[in-house]
Amino acid sequence: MFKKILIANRGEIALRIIRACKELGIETVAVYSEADADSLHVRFADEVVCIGPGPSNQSYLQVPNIISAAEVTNSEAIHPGYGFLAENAEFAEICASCNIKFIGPTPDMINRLGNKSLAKKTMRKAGVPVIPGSDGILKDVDDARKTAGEFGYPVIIKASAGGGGRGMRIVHDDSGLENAFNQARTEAEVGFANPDVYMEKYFQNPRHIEVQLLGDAHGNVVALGERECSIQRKHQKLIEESPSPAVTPEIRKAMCEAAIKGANAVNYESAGTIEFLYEDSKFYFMEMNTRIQVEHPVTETVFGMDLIKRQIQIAYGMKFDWNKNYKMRGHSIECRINAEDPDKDFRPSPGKITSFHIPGGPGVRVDTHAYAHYVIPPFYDSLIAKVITHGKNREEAILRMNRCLEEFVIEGIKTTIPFHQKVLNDELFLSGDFDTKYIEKMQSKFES
Ligand code: MV4
Repeated sequence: MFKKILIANRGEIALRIIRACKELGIETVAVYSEADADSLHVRFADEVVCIGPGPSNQSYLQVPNIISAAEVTNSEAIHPGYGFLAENAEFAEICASCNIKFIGPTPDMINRLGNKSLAKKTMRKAGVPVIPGSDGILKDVDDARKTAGEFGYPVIIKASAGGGGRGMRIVHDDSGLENAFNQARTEAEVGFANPDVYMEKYFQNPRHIEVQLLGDAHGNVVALGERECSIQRKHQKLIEESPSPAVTPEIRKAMCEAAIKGANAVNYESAGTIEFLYEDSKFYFMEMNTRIQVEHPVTETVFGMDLIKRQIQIAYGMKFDWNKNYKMRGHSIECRINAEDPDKDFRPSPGKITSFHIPGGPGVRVDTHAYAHYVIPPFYDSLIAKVITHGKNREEAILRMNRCLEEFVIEGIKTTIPFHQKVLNDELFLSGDFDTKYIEKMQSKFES
């Protein structure tokens, strides 16, 4: 096994990776910014290296600083976590050229799946159902008009180098097409240094459901069920659960088979996720993420499997028992606790946590880097804790989550806890019959 791994991340995920390493007997190196000196990932790592000032572009995104930190500490591998450099093919390439194992897929796989239009082509060829739309990128306005005519309005124009909801334009009729096409291209060029856009039929009320995958270096792939991720606000997920209340055993089997087909088509290695849009009992490939995701504990708790450990073992070249009948047990829900004020349009609320008490008890997991008197820096995303509850069924997981949110004490800053409490007692959420428009609908309901 690796002797030493550097964790190129911060916050709860850095701590999560350190924990997995400890249990595997691997030494850990934390890198941190000047703003994170008092964070728990720095406290619990075996070695630490400061890589620059608070702003991410001067620290967690500074490739030379991170590579130097790995070299001076003799780290054999780098775990990128999520965000920052996790899906940066160039970084993965530089790691390889420095003889450092990047814990994730190859640079080539990151590139090919990061190009969303190319990824769709690849999946379509592999026989995975994909969202109906243009076959590749749109050449010009005429091509866009022709494609929209073929599929019928509304359509959505997406940036090929985008993803996760960035760089999208919904078009309702022909009169809006030219502007939308040009704006989407300009935005894509400015935002992602690549003007390529593609078109899809726009689904009005889809669910966002994703399948967790693990592929080893020996060509074996497993699909670890689905996660329901429809509860999002401005493309930020707030609550995730597994299994999805919408997915029957038949649909799960079809979804997992499709996901495995897709992963095999690219010889996928490491942990990855295939995102599907789901409407009227049908699912369509949307994009594939080549990282471990924030919501991975939902899958871990229903499968009783440590995905980070598996990811590390796979990176080392170990085979896993893909033939084993991995089974889902019970139901898990995750609430993301953000340092944000839900009464002020979810405005970030950094600052000092004056009082902190974490919930516990049966079926409860809390992943957090925060503690009493911790100061949340203003530079990063606002996730401060993930509460994951597991129960024998959805009802028990929700009851448990309600208890946890009541037990959770975070004083000194505003958090999304009260918002989660509203959702968890809302009829529509409880019914399980919601979609990606849920938060919008729910907010207008509570404001009126
Ligand atoms: C879509 C869609 C409907 N039809 N694609 C893509 C990234 C994900 N975070 C949201 N995405 C969507 N892609 C097609 N073909 C609906 C969404 C979507 C969405 C779009 C615009 C505004 C808010 C949204 C909320 C959830 C999902």
